Amino acid sequence: MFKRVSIMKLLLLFLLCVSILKVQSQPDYDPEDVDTPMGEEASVDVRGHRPLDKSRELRPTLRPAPPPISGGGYRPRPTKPPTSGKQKGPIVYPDAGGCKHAADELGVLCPTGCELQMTLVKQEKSVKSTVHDLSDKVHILSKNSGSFQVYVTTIEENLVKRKKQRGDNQNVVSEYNTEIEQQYHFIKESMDNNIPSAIRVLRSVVDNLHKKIQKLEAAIASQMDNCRSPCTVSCNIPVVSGKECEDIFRKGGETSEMYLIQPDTFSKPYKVYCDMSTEKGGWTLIQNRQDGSVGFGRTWDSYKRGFGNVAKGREKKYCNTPGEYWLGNDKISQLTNIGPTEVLIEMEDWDNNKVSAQYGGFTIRNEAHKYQLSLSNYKGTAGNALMEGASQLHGENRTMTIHNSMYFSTFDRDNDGWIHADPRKQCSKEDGGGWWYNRCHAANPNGRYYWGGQYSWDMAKHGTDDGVVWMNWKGSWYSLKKMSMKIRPFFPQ
Ligand SMILES: [Ca+2]
Repeated sequence: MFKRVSIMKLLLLFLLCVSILKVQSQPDYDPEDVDTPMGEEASVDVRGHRPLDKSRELRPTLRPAPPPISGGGYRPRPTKPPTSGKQKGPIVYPDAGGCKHAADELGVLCPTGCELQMTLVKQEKSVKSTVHDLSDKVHILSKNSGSFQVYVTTIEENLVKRKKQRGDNQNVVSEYNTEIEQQYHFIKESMDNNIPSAIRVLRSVVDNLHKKIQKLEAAIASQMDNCRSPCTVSCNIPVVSGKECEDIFRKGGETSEMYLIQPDTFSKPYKVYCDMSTEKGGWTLIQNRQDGSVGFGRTWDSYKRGFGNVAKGREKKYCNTPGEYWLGNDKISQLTNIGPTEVLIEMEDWDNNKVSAQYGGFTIRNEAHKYQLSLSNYKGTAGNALMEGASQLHGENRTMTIHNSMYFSTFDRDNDGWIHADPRKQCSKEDGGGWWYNRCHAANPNGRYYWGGQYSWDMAKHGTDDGVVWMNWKGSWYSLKKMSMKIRPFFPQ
């Protein structure tokens, strides 16, 4: 038994010796490291100690190689004829139980058992620590690979989301594209069809306007020709004249037409229309409205001197039809100051209904007294607007519309009863004419001429009742067709 055990031990020893020699005699490491004594670096394998010089070297990276080339290549080697000459003799191996090789090329003596043990123990330590290190690294690697997997999953999810979003965006873009195409077609159609027709319409409008302008130009040219010779009244003025129309009537002038009057010897004679038929005649026309042919929104100076057309001829070259005019405040003042004077105010609506207001006393003071108005003794059918104010109003509102005793006002001379800090707030500016405005009127004979009668605030220039108004008969929003004022020296009948 003992012999068998010792033989077994020897066998085992030999096998160990062979394996260690194999480990030590691997020839493919760096030659520089060959000189390193075994003892000093004993705990580290020669191949494991290769510190990296970070200042001079790049950190190694893996470079995946393509798979080895396959196919083709060499043909099989031709069989060589056996070479003649020296032949090595057979190697003689030592005895099975010995530790020395018979041949020198087989190396050195085997280590002793103790050396083997020590080496084994040392190797085990280093292997253990290496295995430990490796297991740590494997652990870290597995952890890292886990987080890496999570990261990859996240990236994949994001990629899916992005893909979806990209799809959505493409849908939106294609929708917009469709819409833009539709718009483009619409605009193109409009450009091709609508605009040319609109241009044609506009061109015809322009042509019409051009024709109208040409007509107007022709009309203006003919008027200019007419006016080259001085504009004179072509009708004859009757020989008979007087201080005023009643004087002329009494001298025999009994037809209603234009006459020359001269109130006193210091003033020049002037033309006036005399009404010799109404209420026994003898009336001097001081104001007339009938067709809107003359504008009454005029200055103080214009009202002072008078404006408009006294009369026009119709037959026998006599000016027997009055025009629209204002005789002039200076003349009216002079005429009414010769002696007691009465005034007849006649009016007509657009249905040819007529009413009148007559005042037995009518005096206008001179310019120094702002042509102040005074009236008395009303009689008539129109309503006493000038002395009592508008019949539709009551109390203070009514008294504010009384005209008697008011000064004369024009848009450039404010003498009205409306005391206001704002200079634009003036009766004459708002109500269209020169008149004895209070705040502001019950009657507005010199207002704007409205065709047809009824008008409204949105037709008025300032939203006020600026028509030819006699409130007590037709209210504020009816502009009369005809309005006239005639004076005559008062005399008992
Ligand atoms: Ca005022």
